[in-house]
Amino acid sequence: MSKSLPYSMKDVHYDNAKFRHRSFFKVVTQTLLTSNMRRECVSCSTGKFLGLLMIFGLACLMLTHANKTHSISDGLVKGIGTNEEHKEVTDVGIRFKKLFRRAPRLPPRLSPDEKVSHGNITGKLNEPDVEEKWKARQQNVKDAFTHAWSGYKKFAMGYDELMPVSQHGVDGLGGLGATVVDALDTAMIMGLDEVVSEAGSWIESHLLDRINHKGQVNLFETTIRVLGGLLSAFHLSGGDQGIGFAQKGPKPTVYLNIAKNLADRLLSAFTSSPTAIPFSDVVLHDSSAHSAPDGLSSTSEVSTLQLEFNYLSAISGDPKYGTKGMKVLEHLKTLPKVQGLVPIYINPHSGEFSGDNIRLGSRGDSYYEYLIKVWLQLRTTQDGNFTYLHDMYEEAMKGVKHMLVQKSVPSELVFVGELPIGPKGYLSPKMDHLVCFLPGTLALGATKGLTKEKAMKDNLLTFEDLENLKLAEDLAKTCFEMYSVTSTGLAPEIAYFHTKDYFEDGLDGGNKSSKYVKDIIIKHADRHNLLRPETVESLFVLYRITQDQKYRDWGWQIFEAFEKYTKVESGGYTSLDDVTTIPPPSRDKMETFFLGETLKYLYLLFGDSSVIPLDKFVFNTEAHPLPIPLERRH
Ligand code: DMJ
Repeated sequence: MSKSLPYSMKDVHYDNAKFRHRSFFKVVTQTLLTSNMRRECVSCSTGKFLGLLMIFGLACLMLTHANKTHSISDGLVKGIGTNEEHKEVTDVGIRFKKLFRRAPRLPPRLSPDEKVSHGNITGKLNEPDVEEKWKARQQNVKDAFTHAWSGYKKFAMGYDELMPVSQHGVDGLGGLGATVVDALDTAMIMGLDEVVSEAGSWIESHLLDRINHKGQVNLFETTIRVLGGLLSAFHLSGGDQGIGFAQKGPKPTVYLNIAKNLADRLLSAFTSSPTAIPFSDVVLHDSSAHSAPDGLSSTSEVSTLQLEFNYLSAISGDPKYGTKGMKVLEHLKTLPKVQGLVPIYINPHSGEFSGDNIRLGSRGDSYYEYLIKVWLQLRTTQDGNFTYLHDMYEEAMKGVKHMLVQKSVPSELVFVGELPIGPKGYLSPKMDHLVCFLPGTLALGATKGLTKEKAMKDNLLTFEDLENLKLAEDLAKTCFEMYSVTSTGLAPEIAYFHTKDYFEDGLDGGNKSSKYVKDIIIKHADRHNLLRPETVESLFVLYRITQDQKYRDWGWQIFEAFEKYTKVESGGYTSLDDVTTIPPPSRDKMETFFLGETLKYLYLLFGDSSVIPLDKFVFNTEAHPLPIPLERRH
């Protein structure tokens, strides 16, 4: 397979008019007005002076050359294509007036497409029947959560996960009752007091004992699901002057004390390692730690602990958690990368990356997610300079666009491929469902949680931000089509994309009426669905940011498919073995993230956008909201 065409600016049909026909002068002024340089420059008077000097110099240069030739900027100016371009304008006064005319702002102009779908939302959103429709749909999600919880409570209370078909519990995550903790804050947000009370009492009576006596757990899974769930419950139950979502259940300090005990044990993964990179596993009862059998840790796992550890430090007043977590990111900053992209394994013994495999799917995904989220969490704290995280994120997203993004054949779905043997090898057109976190992360990184409308009105978006937002929207569509292309309307775990270099016949998703049935290839081994959240997570973030109605509609379509094919009558929802067959064979497992993430994001997607606003909360990778900005609480 040959190297891919990059997802360059040429490939993108920007929906925002300002990116078309920009003159050289506009490019320069706009860059000055929107780049980091602008932020730094305007803060000092020397900067201001140099900026003005540069503009003045450029103006003079353009004037001197204008009458002679178009040579230098010909390439950039070409394409403007107006008659003006060929006019010989000699009036110096007019030229100066033009040059010093207010530089083009980033106008909140919407494409015809956006206007149409916006119209649906801004024009008619407040119409009572539309509001009622979404309220009713939100209630459907709440009912689904209650059904999932009732199955778990009946057959698996205290186990990590429910096997809904065989009606058993199973401890796949070390035996800390992971579903209870993962589900708790969703119940709080949904106002399900009875569930909050049941889950809260179980945590108060059993969790500390489990933590003290259980054996091996994975550092990452335990941090994002159990520690993250406890921290979120702490805040949502009123701790740290948090919002009192929960009227029932234990006091916030109960969650905090258990969280500290757990984190103290998890810290052994850091303290046992000879480098800043923690080991992958911890034995809880004796607080010992060790690396995985091959000696390696996943890159995403070691870089997806910091939101939780930082927040715990803030609310406990003990900096040790945050310090250990941030050492990992500080270390990762120093390692060589490929245009900001990193291999999916890292060796805790040497502190170096291992192998060449680069992808944004499993073992790579949340490295990129936490770069921007930890920056959002810490950017206003006085305790250090965290711009390096934003720089790493921006560079990585450029790398994604240059090296991993391609379009499928024949219908041009934008997807993110993989580099299994590194940057010099081929691009595999394989995309894990896990990669569908990326549209949400890109959108969040662009507007920092504000609506696109507000961010544009306040002139806060750089060219990069708008490009990332556009990519986010393209990828969200692809992720949605990964669902709609199958017979069940549910996405496979992994999809391949038909490209000019790759095609396999007879492996479509089964929905022959989908426009993309030839673009998306689903191999036999990849046809399962684990009730994963990434696509609905991105739809939620994109809906909040763009206010585009279509993201809600897509979310509803996905929810209906979950209802139709994964609901188990006696209680709970099941993973599936094959989404291309009807009826789909079940896999008999309800993953904890179905309650912790999938249903939470769907509920928030259909609800009032002022609940858990994205500029005041950051969701950890398991959908547990933590308040931002982070302030030292003690
Ligand atoms: C969750 O545990 C988290 O979202 C993690 O980052 C990736 N995998 C699952 C959900 O698919």
